[in-house]
Amino acid sequence: MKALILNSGTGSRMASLTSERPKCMTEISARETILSRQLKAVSEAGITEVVMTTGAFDSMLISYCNSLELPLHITYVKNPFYERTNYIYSIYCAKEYLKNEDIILMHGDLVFENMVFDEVFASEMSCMTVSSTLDLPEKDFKAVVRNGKVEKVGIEFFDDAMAAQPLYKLLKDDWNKWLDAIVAYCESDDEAKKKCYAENALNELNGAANITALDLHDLFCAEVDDPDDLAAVSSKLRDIEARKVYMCFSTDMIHSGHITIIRKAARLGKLIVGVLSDEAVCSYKRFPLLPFSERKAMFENISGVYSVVEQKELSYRENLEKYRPDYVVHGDDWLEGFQRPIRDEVVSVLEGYGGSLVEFPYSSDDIYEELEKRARAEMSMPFMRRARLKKAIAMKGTISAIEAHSGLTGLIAENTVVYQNGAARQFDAMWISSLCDSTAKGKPDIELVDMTSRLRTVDDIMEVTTKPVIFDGDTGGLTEHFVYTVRTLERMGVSMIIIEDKTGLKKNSLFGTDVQQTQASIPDFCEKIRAGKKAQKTADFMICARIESLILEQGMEDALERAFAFTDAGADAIMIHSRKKEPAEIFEFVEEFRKRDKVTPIVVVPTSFNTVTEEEFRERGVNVVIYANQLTRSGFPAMQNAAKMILEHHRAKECDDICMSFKDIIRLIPEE
Ligand code: SPV
Ligand code: MG
Repeated sequence: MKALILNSGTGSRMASLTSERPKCMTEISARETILSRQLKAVSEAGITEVVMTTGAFDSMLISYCNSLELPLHITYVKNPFYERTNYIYSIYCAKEYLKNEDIILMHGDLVFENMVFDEVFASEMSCMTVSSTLDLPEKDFKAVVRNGKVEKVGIEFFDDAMAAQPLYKLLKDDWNKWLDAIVAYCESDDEAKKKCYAENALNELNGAANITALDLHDLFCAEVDDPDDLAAVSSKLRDIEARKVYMCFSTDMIHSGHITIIRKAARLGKLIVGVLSDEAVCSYKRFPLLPFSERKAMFENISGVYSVVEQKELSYRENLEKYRPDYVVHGDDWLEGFQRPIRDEVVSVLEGYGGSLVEFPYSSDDIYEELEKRARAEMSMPFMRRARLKKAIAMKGTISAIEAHSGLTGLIAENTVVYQNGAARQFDAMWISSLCDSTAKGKPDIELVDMTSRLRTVDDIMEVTTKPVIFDGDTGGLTEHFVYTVRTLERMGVSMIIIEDKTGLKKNSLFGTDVQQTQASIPDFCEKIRAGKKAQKTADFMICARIESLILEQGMEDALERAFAFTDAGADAIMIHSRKKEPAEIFEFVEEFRKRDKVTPIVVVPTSFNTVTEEEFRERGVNVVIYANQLTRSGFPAMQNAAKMILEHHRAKECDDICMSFKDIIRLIPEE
């Protein structure tokens, strides 16, 4: 693809502006001339070859082009008869550089906004720019358009005509036809044929050059013929340059696809990049490798980005209302799927103030997929995973965890995402419940499943997931054993162990006082916490003290006394448990605890008080909500039902309806 720019004209109507330099060097803004703007557009599209016809002031023109230092190879062709011929003859002079090439042809006095050039460049067919919304000009070019094709171009056509600008994309075969007609004109004996428009030769082809009319509607594209045109063009460009463009990014890894779309967006105006908040990224895809501040700095340093702001949610509304961009740019991938409601909202907000949405074809990038895979592998490594629970609590304020007791339930905890009104929700962490781990092995929840076996479960889960792990440590066992458990879990990449203040034969808390359970003394339990804290090696690992006072009906005073004693002993978090259906005692505890301690994370397990939403827990100051047993409790009846159906029907057919298809189950686990 070559660009052909016609600069042989004398620009006589420009008065003194062209007495000492060619028209194309006329300044249209403080930073640009007509020519520098054109060459920049050509170069930014990736075109490197330019053929430029020249006439008067040709050496000045050449040194000016060199001074622009653009990565362009420009072939200058001087029309020796520029004073008595027209650009048809200039093209004729340059024909040897133009034959058999795809060409973008423009007159040297044409000024257009970037989107115009991009549309011409992207056209898959030969095209000429026209506008269906502009009035027909008296003296300028008009194109006769029938069935979308340009049949004639000239100033004399008014029927079936549209305002047209001399900016073309011409594919080789179509261009060769026009060029042959130009050559025939210029080699004829008729001198008038060297002085007419090149379009006169085109018109002889009666549409055979196959040029489509590219309707620019209101996009800006105009020739500068006289000082009035110049004033109008300069003022229009000022408006165009003041336009704001908005894009949002969640990524922490920039690749070529991002750079391409940023470049395209920046060509529309001042590009404001909305960087998605850490919290939004967390729920949308995965824990960000880089925190918001670093992702922001990364975008601030990409050329073409005018400013970077935070976008707090997946919804664009807040920022669109605040910055009122003229354009929002996005890949066309959000026409489908969970992002559709976000797009619909963007469209409606833009409609409200007259902004437009620009969608570029989305290209999924193999390199990005590979980087994403590597990021996930990295995130499952012990040092990366362990630290993420603390970070997630700090980032989101309140997080959720669901139980996992096997690789398969780990995958459910890892991959389940729900999209609601354009927002995404997923679990932040996994809870390795003693109840569910024991139940999966058909054993009671009495610390019978030994630590070696429990750690095996943790390892199975960690092998196939990346999310942080909270380990149910029961009573923590003997203090002498507990210190080993802490170190082992820490080494494996577990983020937090929760130990309950019980001693002797532990029974599940949900039995409450129906069974014999003994609470540990405050000093003994503090001693265990202290020993654990001393044993751990990193600052990331957390020991959470679980208080059983409400379960064992020892009263609120006792619960609070223990909570403060345990945090004084070094506990990194407090779990308060209850088996009441009503959340009142949990809320009371949280309220009282928060009066004295605003920072220590509070953990709850709302198995009984299950009507409380995460939003309400958040408002009350709870930081970790654990869904401790729901996968086990829902899986068991489903399996039992299937077993019964087979027995009842003496075959498996009836049971198939409640089963996942065989095709799905074998695809459930991706192979590396
Ligand atoms: C567990 O899930 O094992 C727990 C929470 O410890 S609870 O069952 O409520 O005691
Ligand atoms: Mg337990």
